[in-house]
Amino acid sequence: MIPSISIKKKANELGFEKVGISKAESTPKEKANLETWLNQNHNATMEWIVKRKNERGNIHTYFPEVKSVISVGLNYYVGKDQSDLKSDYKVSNYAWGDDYHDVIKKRLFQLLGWIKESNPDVKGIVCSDTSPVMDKVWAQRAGLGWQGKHTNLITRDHGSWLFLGELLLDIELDYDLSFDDDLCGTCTACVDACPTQALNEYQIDARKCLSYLTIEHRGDLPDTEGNLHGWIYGCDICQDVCPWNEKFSKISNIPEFKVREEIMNWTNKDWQNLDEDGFRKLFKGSAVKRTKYVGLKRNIENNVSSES
Ligand code: B12
Ligand code: SF4
Ligand code: SF4
Repeated sequence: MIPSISIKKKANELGFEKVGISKAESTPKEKANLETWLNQNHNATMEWIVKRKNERGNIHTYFPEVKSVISVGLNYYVGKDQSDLKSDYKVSNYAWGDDYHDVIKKRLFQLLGWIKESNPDVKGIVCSDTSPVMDKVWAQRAGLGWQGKHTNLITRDHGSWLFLGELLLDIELDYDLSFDDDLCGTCTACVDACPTQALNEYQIDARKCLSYLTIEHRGDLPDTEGNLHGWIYGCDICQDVCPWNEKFSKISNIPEFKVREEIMNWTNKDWQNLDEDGFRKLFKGSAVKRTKYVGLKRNIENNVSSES
């Protein structure tokens, strides 16, 4: 058996600040929470969550042979915030550099390749965000941190500005203890700061969340949720106000997360004049392409109309 300690050392060398390993056991409580959340229509129009809910709720439905889940966290904090952007339009810090899916998966494939050097028969699957796997649930089980009242996973030593991913393996390993403390205590800063009341302690109604509305929602914005509060891609408010981020964020050393100059320096006019060709060039290899040009344009125009 390959020692877990060696896997963790390799993962750290690849740039993952956080790494933990859990046994691929069933997750009945989280499966039930997911069902409740979907029954309340809190997924808004994200039908892709419903379609693969059985896999999300039960990792063995997704990968029947899975025995171990290596969970990783990749820090993307660059030491700046929205006040450093020249324009009034706000772009979430998670999308300031290269698309994190590519950045994290490249490193997880390197980790899998390294494990295969000594275990050529091992079967592994690399996941981050897009796979039908609940990233935060597995990170908590592997001891990385807890799900705060804003629902994101928070770590004691880096806060929550971390992307999450997993390497699923069909071999047994040594396991970490799950993170069973809830260190939010009596704080409710995120719930209070959310401009659209999308948060109800530990639960989110995506229909109200600006991150959903600016990134995932297609077509016109619902009349009731038409005010984007300056955001044109994602929203950072609930994490910006979190004391764990104020105290423990550390600057990332991942080169791909370096901020694209235009995002910092563009003026309102530059954003308003963005055309499809410019969008394609600026956001090549960026997570922002998920909104497509029409989505970003819609968000900019929504904020222009609420400015006047
Ligand atoms: C769907 C989705 C969204 C949706 C819904 C968000 C959500 N919280 O589910 C939308 C579009 C709104 C969204 C927004 C964002 N997202 Co998102 N998203 C996802 C995705 C694909 C699935 C999450 C999921 O399973 N949701 C289903 C619901 C049921 O899960 P949940 O909210 O975690 O629910 C749990 C709690 O509600 C809890 N629960 C329910 N009732 C109760 C009651 C009590 C008392 C308690 C204690 C708990 C509890 O149980 C549920 C199951 O464990 C994951 C990637 C992945 N594959 O996991 C990324 C992911 C969660 N997103 C991520 C990010 C970065 C964001 C944004 C910060 C982006 C941005 N800046 O705009 C925002 C944050 C908004 C927020 N406050 O959550 C990261 C989070 C990293 C981290 N450190 O946690 C992830 C993990 C992607 C990644 N691989 O890094 N996202
Ligand atoms: S991302 Fe913004 S809108 Fe969504 S829950 Fe957090 S503060 Fe509210
Ligand atoms: S702001 Fe407060 S309540 Fe919200 S996640 Fe952070 S510590 Fe928890």
